[in-house]
Amino acid sequence: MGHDLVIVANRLPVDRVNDERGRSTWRRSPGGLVSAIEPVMRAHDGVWIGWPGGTSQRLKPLTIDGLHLVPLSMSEEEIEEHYEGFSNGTLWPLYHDVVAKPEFHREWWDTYVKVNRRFAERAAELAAEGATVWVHDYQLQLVPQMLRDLRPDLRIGFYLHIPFPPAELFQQLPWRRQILEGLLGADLVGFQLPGAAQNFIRLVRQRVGHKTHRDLVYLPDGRTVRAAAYPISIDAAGFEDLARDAAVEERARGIREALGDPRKIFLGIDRLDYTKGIHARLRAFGELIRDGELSVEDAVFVQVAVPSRERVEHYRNLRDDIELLVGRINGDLGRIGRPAISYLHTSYPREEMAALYRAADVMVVTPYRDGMNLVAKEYVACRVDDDGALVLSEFAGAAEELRQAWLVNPYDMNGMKAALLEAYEAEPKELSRRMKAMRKQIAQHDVKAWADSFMTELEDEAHHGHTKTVR
Ligand code: GDG
Repeated sequence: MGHDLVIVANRLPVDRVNDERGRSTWRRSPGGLVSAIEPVMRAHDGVWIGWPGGTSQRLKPLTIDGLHLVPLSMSEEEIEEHYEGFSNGTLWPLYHDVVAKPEFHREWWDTYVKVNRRFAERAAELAAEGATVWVHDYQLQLVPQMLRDLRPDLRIGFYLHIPFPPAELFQQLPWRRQILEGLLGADLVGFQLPGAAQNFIRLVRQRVGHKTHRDLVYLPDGRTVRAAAYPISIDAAGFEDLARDAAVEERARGIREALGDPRKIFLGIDRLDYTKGIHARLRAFGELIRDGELSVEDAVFVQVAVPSRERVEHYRNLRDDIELLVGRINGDLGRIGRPAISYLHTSYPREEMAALYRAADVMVVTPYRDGMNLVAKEYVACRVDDDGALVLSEFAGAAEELRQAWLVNPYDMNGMKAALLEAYEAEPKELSRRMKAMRKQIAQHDVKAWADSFMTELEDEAHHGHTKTVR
């Protein structure tokens, strides 16, 4: 007796927290992925396997709000070598255009293999005969093949939330072949963008030597693997409802007031990550003030930097760099009660995020490379009055859908300054024309549509693959 659907992701959609009495308990972590997958989980009696954070041992399966969750524990060494090491010190920078230098360590790889095997073994135990297993993201790329070896009866889907790099970069990885073969254990490998799927297909042809045609890989045993793009999205209706909520509207007014009712508010919200381009965008804004193009009486930049991967050295250094820059800009250009940048190193509840999106006139999203970037989509969904401007990096996956944003190259400082200024000065008619088009795109392509299209294709693909083998 097992489950017909198994979700395998590095993290569980819950966090281990302490209640008022200091006893540890579970709290659901908010997030797009859970809300997308929840309906599918309920419909299929699904179970979700993942790490709950921390190093607690021997955690039991639990059910929260009707969702079946199976925690997998990680030792301190596994957190260091699998999560912080190979996942975030090797794969993350390698897959994001080597914005930072990836580190290659054999011990990290060994632990990556070990942890992937544990996830695969647990999934094999929990899946019913012929069940569907959906594996998520770069931390678990070996799971599809490990799972297929254990359970050839399963349908296996894999989805990569981050970019998949061009062959020229992927080539650097000493374990490139193992990763490709790990992914090829799936029936369907999903990416954010068509270009990523093409990178994968090309690598499989060149490095593993399998025959490929368009989005299909033909394996020697007769099985086929499809690699295609499924751009992820958000719960657009949910964000829109939240943005229209009276308390959120009131809070948005409160935020403007607290900032001294400037003419325009610029906003950035990102995990504090070197791929997000936070430093460059703040520098661009600072220069506009220094040049006299903007004044601190008229404009303020609110930057929310959400703490992330704080034990990794690169992330600690980045935080120092950004905070030094913010201090310099505010010290040089601010006035009493009028800092140029209002900087917050914290995370907020969803309601506060929505209020910030509603309060902001110019949303600035300038990653050097980003699989999708949901913050850009959330901003659009919250602009229920069809106003506000989005300045968006060409190198975010979201740029392929949000064509009416002010698209920028985050490496081009002058280009970025010009776009910030144009967005600041744009006429209401122009803003509304652009925002309407973007809102239509997001409303039609929400996260439910994403999950449905992936699941439907996975079911078709696995079926197709089986008949092929029989023939
Ligand atoms: C990876 C890929 C891809 C942020 N701060 C708070 C908060 N958030 C929420 C946002 C948004 C999510 O976190 C961040 O998603 P992003 O897409 O912007 O970026 P990553 O974390 O890097 O996500 C990315 C994504 O996976 C999905 O596939 O788009 O490219 O890198 O939803 O709203 N939420 C709350 N408080 C915060 O302070 N409640």
